[in-house]
Amino acid sequence: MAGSTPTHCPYCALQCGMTLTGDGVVAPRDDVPANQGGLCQKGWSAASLLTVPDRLTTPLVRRAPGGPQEPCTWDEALDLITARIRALQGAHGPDAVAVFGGGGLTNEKAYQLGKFARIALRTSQIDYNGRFCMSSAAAASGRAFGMDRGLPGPITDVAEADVILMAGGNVAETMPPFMRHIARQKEAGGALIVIDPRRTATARQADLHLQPTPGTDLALANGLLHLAMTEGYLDEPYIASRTSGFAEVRTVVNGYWPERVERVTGVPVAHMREAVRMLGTARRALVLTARGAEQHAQGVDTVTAFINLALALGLPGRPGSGYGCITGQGNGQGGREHGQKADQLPGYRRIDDPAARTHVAKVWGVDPDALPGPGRSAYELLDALGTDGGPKAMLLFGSNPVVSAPNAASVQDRLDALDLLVVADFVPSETARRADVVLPTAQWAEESGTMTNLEGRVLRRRRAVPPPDGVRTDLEIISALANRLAAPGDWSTDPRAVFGELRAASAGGVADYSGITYERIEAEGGVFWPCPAEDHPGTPRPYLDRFPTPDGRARLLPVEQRGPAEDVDADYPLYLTTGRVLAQYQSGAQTRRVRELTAAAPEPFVEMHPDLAERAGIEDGAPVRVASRRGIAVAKARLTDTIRADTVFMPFHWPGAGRANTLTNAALDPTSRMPEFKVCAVSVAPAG
Ligand SMILES: Nc1nc2c(c(=O)[nH]1)N[C@H]1C(S)=C(S)[C@@H](COP(=O)(O)OP(=O)(O)OC[C@H]3O[C@@H](n4cnc5c(=O)[nH]c(N)nc54)[C@H](O)[C@@H]3O)O[C@H]1N2
Ligand SMILES: Nc1nc2c(c(=O)[nH]1)N[C@H]1C(S)=C(S)[C@@H](COP(=O)(O)OP(=O)(O)OC[C@H]3O[C@@H](n4cnc5c(=O)[nH]c(N)nc54)[C@H](O)[C@@H]3O)O[C@H]1N2
Ligand code: SF4
Ligand SMILES: [Mo]
Repeated sequence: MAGSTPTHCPYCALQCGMTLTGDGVVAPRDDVPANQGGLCQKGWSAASLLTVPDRLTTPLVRRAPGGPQEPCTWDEALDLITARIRALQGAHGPDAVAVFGGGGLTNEKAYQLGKFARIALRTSQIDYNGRFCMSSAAAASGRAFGMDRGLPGPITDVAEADVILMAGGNVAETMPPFMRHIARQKEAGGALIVIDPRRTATARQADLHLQPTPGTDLALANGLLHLAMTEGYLDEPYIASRTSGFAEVRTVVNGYWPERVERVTGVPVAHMREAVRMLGTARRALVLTARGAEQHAQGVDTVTAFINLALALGLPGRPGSGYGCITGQGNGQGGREHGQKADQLPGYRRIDDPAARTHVAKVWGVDPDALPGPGRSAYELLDALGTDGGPKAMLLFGSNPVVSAPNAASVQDRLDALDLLVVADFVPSETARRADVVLPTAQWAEESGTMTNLEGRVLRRRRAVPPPDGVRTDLEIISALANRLAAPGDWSTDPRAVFGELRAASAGGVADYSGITYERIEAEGGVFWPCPAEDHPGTPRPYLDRFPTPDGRARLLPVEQRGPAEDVDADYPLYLTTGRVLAQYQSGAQTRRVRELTAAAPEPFVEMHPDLAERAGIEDGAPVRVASRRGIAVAKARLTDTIRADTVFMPFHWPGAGRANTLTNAALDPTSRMPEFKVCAVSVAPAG
């Protein structure tokens, strides 16, 4: 057997531990708390990613508009990119060039990409796909707790909760080994409540399933708090000593009496009462949100409503209790801390904060005044490409927006309107195929770096195999471009050196990594941020004694249900919601290339209730035409009585005719700028 390397899965935020051998065999690790010897089907088949048949191994360039992508040398590709950037910025200013990153990038890459945008390109126009992921929970946590870090403690604490309320998360499919922690919690007598418009694999394991209309979670959470008030479950001493703002919340929540909330959400009053009884009598309860509750044009306020509920019940501040967001991408947590967000500098600092600018500029060796200000959020950035006053070029690392962005047909047009699209990827994704220059990169097991998982634990991803000839790492690409652009600062290609700089840049920030070293991660099985000094133990449970707000208290904020940005009407009488299936990951760029995964989940589908199908004349397995104000998608019907009859569901992993994002609404949350992936109005009819 070739040498085996302990590392972590290339996919989701659980970052399951695995070992990988040189001959491509994966085995789960039992020394990693997140998975304790478990893996899902994607993890088990992860080594296949290293040998996909259409792996990119040479740069490609489109020499004439509309012409083919042709192989070229690295020098030709990098020289061409540099010359075009110079010309476009010379003609239109620094913001003519944009950067789009991803939450799958290691901390080192995310950091270096943000720095590259600000001091090599001097552009404000950088954002990333995490905006489409946890940005609503991040914003809500930041304003309530003064900090945004996935779970409030180690994942093993989950087993200690008497009750778990999971709003809009289907972890049985999206993070299967997570269910081990819930199984342990149930063995200890705990209970699970799931809020989901579908009776999912996760909901089937719940003691109580609340099945609301998509887009009504805020009303539901306010309704639960109303009942907690009227039935005497508030933790008054906790509210008085550890929070502020409850009086205003009480006034608003008074208006969410149970019968009204039942009308808005479709959840029977008896179910709400049962949920509140379970939560109110628990000593430790965890209120968790995931994308189902968050990906809405009122996602921030919805998460706030759940946080209000957790605070009013006195939950945060004990192990196995409190509020948490289930983060998504492999480095969904770290990817949002180091500066690839439009409004951010490393250490989770704000780019419009003068002290933050001074600190980071010093680490980078530049004048603070030379740093650009905040740029456009992900969808706004994509929507501005190639327009008057919008960017003319974009460099993209780690995302496939042709499949994953909302209102995707329009986004595809915007990408095509660019003078220059550069995509770094290891497979020819749907977005890479539209690029003027494609740069072939190394992937997870071919390079090293750090990832921050859903617990806020910083982990090491280790190189297990050499990259194929001809490919470069993202750090090598960024460094080569920065040097060609004569950028100030250091552009190391060594992840450890970049991590050293990241530590310094994050020092004193909210997400302080300055005490974390590769050696400590190795020795301690990961380190939880904040960790401000090498002799600091790290912070597994940040909210035990106080909250990191100026006054140490958590803030409750009154929030009101506004309803979906696009409600149903006579032309579009149904709600569409979207999400995931176990065997496919995100835009599918990776998992659609793995044979066993494609065998398990070969194609898109439209999940609908048999009563609805009968009314619409649709048979199980027959093609359905789903129409919204943005476009039309066609996929096979999958009839099941586990979904509400007013709602249809599509997974978003596929391009082409069955692309769910042809239909979705790009209405944005005013604070997080999260698009409304989880609800829009559609009609259905038999296709053809
Ligand atoms: N297999 C697989 N696993 C993954 C991923 C993947 O693509 N595939 N992606 C990873 C990433 S990046 C992420 S972000 C996570 C996402 O993890 P999850 O949030 O668990 O995944 P989703 O399927 O997007 O949404 C969860 C549930 O929300 C429900 N939902 C839809 N609308 C609403 C609503 O209005 N209210 C409520 N309460 N629920 C609603 C859906 O029915 C769905 O079952 O998964 C990670 N893990
Ligand atoms: N309708 C609908 N749409 C959604 C969602 C939904 O629930 N419904 N969820 C949203 C969410 S939560 C997310 S996170 C997004 C994700 O959607 P995308 O941003 O499209 O995510 P991926 O499919 O993971 O794309 C990652 C791409 O980068 C490549 N890649 C992976 N790692 C690296 C790396 O280290 N370097 C480089 N250079 N490339 C790399 C992969 O091969 C792939 O092509 O989708 C969003 N879109
Ligand atoms: S749950 Fe996530 S991290 Fe674990 S094996 Fe599956 S995809 Fe990988
Ligand atoms: Mo995500």
